[in-house]
Amino acid sequence: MLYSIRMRAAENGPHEKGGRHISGAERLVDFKDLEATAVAMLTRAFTHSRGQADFININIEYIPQEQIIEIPILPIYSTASPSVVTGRAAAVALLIKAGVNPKAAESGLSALANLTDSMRGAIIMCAKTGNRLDNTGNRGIRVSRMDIADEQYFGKWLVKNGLSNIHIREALVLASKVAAAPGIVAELCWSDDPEYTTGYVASKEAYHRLTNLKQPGSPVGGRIFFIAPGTNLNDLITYLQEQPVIVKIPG
Ligand code: WAQ
Ligand code: MG
Repeated sequence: MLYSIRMRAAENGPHEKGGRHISGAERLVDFKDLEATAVAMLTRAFTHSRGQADFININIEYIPQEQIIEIPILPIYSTASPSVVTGRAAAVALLIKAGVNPKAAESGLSALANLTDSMRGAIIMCAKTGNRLDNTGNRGIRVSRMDIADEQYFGKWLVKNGLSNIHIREALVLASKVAAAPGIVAELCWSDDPEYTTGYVASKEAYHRLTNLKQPGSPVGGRIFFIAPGTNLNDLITYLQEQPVIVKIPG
């Protein structure tokens, strides 16, 4: 009996009334874990380094088992860069390697780098032209209804790989769901948490972590999903927001 539980928190009122996005989270959990998950989400919203939330929305929905699909987790790679300039150059190179047109890769990078504050969701961009394709303004498209198959095993697996923080856990699940979508070419991401400067480029094949994608202290982060020309945008958005997905570690 799995339930989708989603949280979004904002400062100076709800997002839809102009509030500033502070934090969000999405999980698929057993009924018995709902209460603890909701409490953890509340704590996270109220103690976030981005600011003092005064609006929190927690949404809980039953998910019928037959709606859930399973997808594999992306393999993880890491590259350390000495500075933001080299980190971002490495990101552009990986985007191009994944099939994003060089001009579009640069457009995506500038779109994130030039945000004045974080969005709640992601920008969808054409991998060929670099044009933004979604029309959600500064809200963005929020990927939801996903989780890891076996949380305890996932935790141990991450520790074994020297990678155990909540940013990585959540980003790997999100990037794996996104990469499995038809039409996705690549994703570029860095966190909006001021202290967290590592980001990643994901493709269909890999989750590639990159250090120094932004300056420490910056509260501006975001995500760009690059998609192939001709991708059905409505189907993609429905998948990202609504398709329940469980991410499995092979083996
Ligand atoms: N769907 C779409 N976009 C999202 C979602 C979501 N569920 N969650 C966050 N975003 C967007 C939104 O614009 C945020 O401002 C931005 O991404 C950053 O979110 O391997 O922590 O949760 O060391 O701050 C990546 C590297 C960490 C992890 C990413 O993102 C690693 C991170 P955050
Ligand atoms: Mg954040």
